[in-house]
Amino acid sequence: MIPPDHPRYRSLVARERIARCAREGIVSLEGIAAHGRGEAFDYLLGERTSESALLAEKTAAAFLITAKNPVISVNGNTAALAAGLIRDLQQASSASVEVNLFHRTEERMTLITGLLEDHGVRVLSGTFERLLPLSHDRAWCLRQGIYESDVILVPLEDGDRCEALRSMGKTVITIDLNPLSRTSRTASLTIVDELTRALPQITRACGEIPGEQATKFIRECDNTRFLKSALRVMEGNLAHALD
Ligand code: PTJ
Repeated sequence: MIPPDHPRYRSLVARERIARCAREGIVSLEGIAAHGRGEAFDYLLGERTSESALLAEKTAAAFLITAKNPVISVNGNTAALAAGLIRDLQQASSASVEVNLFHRTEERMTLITGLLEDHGVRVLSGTFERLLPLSHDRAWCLRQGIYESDVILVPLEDGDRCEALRSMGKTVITIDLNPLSRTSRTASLTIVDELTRALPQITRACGEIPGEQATKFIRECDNTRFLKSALRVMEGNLAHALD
């Protein structure tokens, strides 16, 4: 039991959830390493949503609410940390939710779908086909879901699939604490923020942004600028770390 007054309560609760979900087979063992990398970058960010991340979150909402077929792609870490937040975003954006895994097994697909459904997420089902131009198992997806999406939110993504989705002409939005990752640099829009801080902001913005403002956010979206801003926040925090 982690005491709520522990100075690192939030982080410890997230770790505990990742560890429990790894024992249950929802999170892959590699997912534990990915979580640790995220934690390290979040330290550098100051574990806060920066102004530029907030703008990226509003821009993500603008893309989602104006899309024809928006899809949220969920992996093991995202389901473990944010199943309820995915439900909220699905309700606010009307996006479809599809499970897509790097370390894909039928057992994990079933466990993750079950976890999401227990939290009220409507998970797309159907016949999975190898439709993405990738040699690994992330190529498996649903024709009416990821394959036909125009805007796709892929939190905690790997660079290969991000590149493949871009090559198919899709708008790819990622949430990644590492502004230097291949995913961050390849995506149409990268939100450099922690998953459980970012999702509620996107959900809120979905309900608040009027149509004409959405177009402005989309027109002004500049991924490199978002990444540079995140790096500047980290540089600033490092420069003053021991003041
Ligand atoms: O469940 P699976 O089989 O689909 O596997 C999922 C993982 C996450 C293991 C897989 O997609 C993977 O290996 O991802 P990467 O390439 O390690 O990339 C994950 C990125 O997410 C890294 O750049 C981390 O810094 C970042 N990250 C980790 N935790 C968080 C995060 N970003 C935002 N919020 C987090 N909580």
